[in-house]
Amino acid sequence: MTDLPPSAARVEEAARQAGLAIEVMVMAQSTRTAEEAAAACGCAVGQIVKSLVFRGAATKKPILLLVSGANRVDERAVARYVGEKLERPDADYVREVTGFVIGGIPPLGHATPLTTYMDADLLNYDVVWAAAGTPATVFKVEPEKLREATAATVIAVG
Ligand code: 5CA
Repeated sequence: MTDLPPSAARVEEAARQAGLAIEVMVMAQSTRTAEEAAAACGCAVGQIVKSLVFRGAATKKPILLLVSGANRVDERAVARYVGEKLERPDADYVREVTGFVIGGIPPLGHATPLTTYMDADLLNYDVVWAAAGTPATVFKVEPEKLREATAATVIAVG
């Protein structure tokens, strides 16, 4: 087994604790964006899980959206599920609540618990690929297993 970057080791351990056996892959190429991750993984961009942090405009609570790399978030549509308007926080806030840097935000293993929603389109694939804590690490997972491990509510993001 290769030595993982500490951030990726944290994600692997958090997944294990959530009942999900994952194998983090350290890629030679950048996986910072969904397009780059799809190229590195040799998969469709729709199979990339974007882990996007928003903040409730009223409660100021952080919210995590797991979104297919093929989709854009309609914040007004998502607000109807969340029950309040959404804000886009800055990178420092994202780092603070997740413990990870933008481009490597994983779907689980965060510094603070994040209420999580998952794009229904991700469930159309046999496997999806998500960031594992750094902009050059990924892991492969069955979307339904990811949903279970993150306790995500499935929604339409668009
Ligand atoms: N590793 C890839 C594929 S898993 C990845 O992390 N993609 S991502 O889409 O989840 O992360 C990039 C996202 O971070 C962008 O889509 C954007 O929504 C967000 N982002 C980029 N810059 C900032 C910023 N300065 N502040 C807040 N969010 C940002």
